[in-house]
Amino acid sequence: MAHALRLAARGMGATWPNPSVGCVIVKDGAIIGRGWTQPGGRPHAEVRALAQAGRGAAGATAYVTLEPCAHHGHTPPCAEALIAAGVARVVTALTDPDPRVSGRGHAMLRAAGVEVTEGVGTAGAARVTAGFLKRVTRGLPFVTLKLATTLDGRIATASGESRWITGPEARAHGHLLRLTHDAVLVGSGTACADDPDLTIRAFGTARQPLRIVLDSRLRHTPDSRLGRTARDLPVWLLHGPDAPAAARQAWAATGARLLEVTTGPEGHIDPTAALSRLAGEGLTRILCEGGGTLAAALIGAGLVDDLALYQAGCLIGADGTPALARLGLSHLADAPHLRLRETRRLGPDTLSLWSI
Ligand code: AOF
Ligand code: ZN
Repeated sequence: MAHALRLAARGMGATWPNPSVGCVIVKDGAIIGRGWTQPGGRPHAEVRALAQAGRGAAGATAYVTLEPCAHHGHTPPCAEALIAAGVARVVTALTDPDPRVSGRGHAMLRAAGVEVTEGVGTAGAARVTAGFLKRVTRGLPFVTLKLATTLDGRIATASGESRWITGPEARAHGHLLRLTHDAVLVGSGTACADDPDLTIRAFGTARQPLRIVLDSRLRHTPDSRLGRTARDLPVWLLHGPDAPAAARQAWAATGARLLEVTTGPEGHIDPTAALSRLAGEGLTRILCEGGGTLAAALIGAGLVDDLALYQAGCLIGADGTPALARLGLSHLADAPHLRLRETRRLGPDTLSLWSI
């Protein structure tokens, strides 16, 4: 199962709206088939592993990170494929919460005489599958907030200089983080100030995350890097009802996709409405790369799951821009308290990974 989980991790960021699942088929102590969910969500992991195992699958054990599916989609259910191949035993980590499956996959296997063991490696699978689980059970995507700050939590000097606070190793790692998410999200302030292109320019990857800007009044202009590249790599703009018609038209002409969402009393996009809209579109894992206003809004609304904090050994002081805008807290007890999962040195900088 540990190996199946590593296979599943390979598909993270590439399989939405589907989960990335891993499958290992073992017979007589040897691995005879391995598979993981392919880009776009199909073929499913079991189909790939079974194809590799061939006739050897008869009498074998399949380890799958998620309950095999039981529904007829574009292809017949994986539970049926495992049965047809003569697999003797199936070990799974999680029950699939998708209402088309939810227990039916396990039941189908048992009804056909396959021995089923559930609940193996559940904690690891819950992390790899977190985006899909959250989308299906809560209608929201899993959100990782990425912050690259000085030691005193600043992201720019008083004059707005921000390139670069962290070194090349940390920035390369940040690109790796993009690769494991379906989409990269920024607020309009960051889009306007940095003119980012939000692509992955490392690791020779062909796959790129979707690029999303939360921009209530469509302040970011289509002559930006995002606008100029929207034909080749998807850009989605989430805007409010008050976004000017001219800006909508100009953006639509670039090939970007416009999604109107509700705004709050001050005209800001309601972060919960925005993220549930994105989950509704099938997104499971979103990486928020700032700025401080969006980060604070997401934290304040309880929408952030993970924090990836890159810190450089540099001090800017209180006249610099803080990584997080106001949270409006008076009491420590109300402050979000995060749990440290991992720390790492990246060249001169550190990375710490936290769960909220
Ligand atoms: C599996 N193995 O590798 C994955 C599964 O739209 P479809 O037909 O591809 O079905 C998507 C659903 O299948 C998805 O919502 C989830 O329940 C399950 N995903 N199941 O047996 C896989 N990716
Ligand atoms: Zn399947």
